[in-house]
Amino acid sequence: MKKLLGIIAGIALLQTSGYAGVTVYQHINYGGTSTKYGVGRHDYSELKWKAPGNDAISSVRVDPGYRVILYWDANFRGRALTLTKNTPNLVDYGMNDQTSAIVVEKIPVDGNFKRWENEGYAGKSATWKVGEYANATGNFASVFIPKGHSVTLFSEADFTGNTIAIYAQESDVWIENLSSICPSVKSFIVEKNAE
Ligand SMILES: [Ca+2]
Repeated sequence: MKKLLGIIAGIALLQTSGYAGVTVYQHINYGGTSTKYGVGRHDYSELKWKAPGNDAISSVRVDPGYRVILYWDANFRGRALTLTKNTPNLVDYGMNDQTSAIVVEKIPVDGNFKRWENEGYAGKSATWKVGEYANATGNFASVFIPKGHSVTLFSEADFTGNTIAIYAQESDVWIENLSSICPSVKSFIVEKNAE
């Protein structure tokens, strides 16, 4: 028997203004001075004169669809920490007030439904076009649903078991940790929504 677990609609954050990327903050919980960095490599020589400065970053906001790598040392060396979601306290990661270089990347997608085997859009990935897929293999730990599409996920093969429908109506939807709301996906349907 099918049991609808829930419907998720429009959970992706809309960009409020300007270009998208990553914002770094002086204090935990996005406090103090800050700078927004776009896609690219930003070394010590750039960080040191932009707020909050070298060895001074304590929290990071990551726009959906982006990831940032924080480096302990200048020249993109030393310990590296990759973040794919808003991170209010770098103390939790042993990386508070240490960052000396930053790389901002767009997570690659091509307009199709995509899943990654690990949370945070990491590990092996695969994409599917519109269609019905009765037997899925691999983990669906994080997913991307392009704007204008919906995806229905089933916990069992042949479109049975617990069901969750995700609609990407107004914007792309990124779910960094799907496994927390849908621990098993064995079949799924990808649809394009009517305009
Ligand atoms: Ca440092």
